[in-house]
Amino acid sequence: MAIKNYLRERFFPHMWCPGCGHGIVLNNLLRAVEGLGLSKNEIVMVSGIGCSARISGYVDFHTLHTIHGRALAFATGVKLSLPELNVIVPMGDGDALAIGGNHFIHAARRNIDITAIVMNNRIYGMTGGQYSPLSGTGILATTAPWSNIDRSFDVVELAIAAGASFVARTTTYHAQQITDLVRQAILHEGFSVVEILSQCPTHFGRKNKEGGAVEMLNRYKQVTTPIGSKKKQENPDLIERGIFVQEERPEYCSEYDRIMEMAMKG
Ligand SMILES: Cc1ncc(C[n+]2csc(CCOP(=O)(O)OP(=O)(O)O)c2C)c(N)n1
Ligand code: SF4
Repeated sequence: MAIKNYLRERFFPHMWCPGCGHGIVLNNLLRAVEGLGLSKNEIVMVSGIGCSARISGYVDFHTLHTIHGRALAFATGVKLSLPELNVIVPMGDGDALAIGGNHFIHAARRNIDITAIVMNNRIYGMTGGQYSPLSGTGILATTAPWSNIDRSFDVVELAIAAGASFVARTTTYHAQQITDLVRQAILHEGFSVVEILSQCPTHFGRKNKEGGAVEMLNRYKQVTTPIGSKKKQENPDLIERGIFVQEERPEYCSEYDRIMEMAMKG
């Protein structure tokens, strides 16, 4: 099946700005789904609010466009009631880790079989460029016109510490790696987190003088390196890409079934 068949073309043209990284994520996510040979009916996409969250409107799966920060709570309910379906949750850094931070750590802790995709552009794109918990110090935003003093944290380290059993990172420059990581995340039984650095040229790029989409994409090439590379040893500031954790651990829905069986036996 061509990836075009997974799209709701009636909702095009899409709402993203020219050069936004979120379209690259959509394209490569669909390639992952196509590679797995999944039918539309086997997938539920649940999203919150944000430019990133708008992905759910463009895919012809079962979709739920919910409220800001709460996508993982809705997704948990969907997965528990229909565990045979693949549940995918695309979120922005604000959606996943500011207002949604609590849901994120507890979904990871439970190891529920959901694929969480964090589209990290280090800013609130949809609402006009406010800083997010992932902006980092020194960043300019509409809410930090003289530079942000809040420190950021590492999504990968947070996900690992909270108990996610599949944790990976890539960028929109590394489009084929998005397909590969999302494919493996969907196949993984447990809570999977794929962080994708995704450019927002309109707000982050413009405010922080990072140039347009091409310059921002090139920057992802320059500031990242594969996990454990020689380059990382020489330059510890580089951001690593690849799979950090991939472990089999008891999954929440299976454990729930086991407890129910015990309870029924008395
Ligand atoms: C409960 C609630 N609080 C705040 C908002 C306003 N709001 C909408 S999207 C958004 C942040 C978007 O940033 P992010 O999640 O990082 O996604 P992006 O738009 O950058 O892709 C905010 C604060 C809202 N819709 N609902
Ligand atoms: S505001 Fe930023 S995140 Fe939103 S569509 Fe435009 S470029 Fe993308």
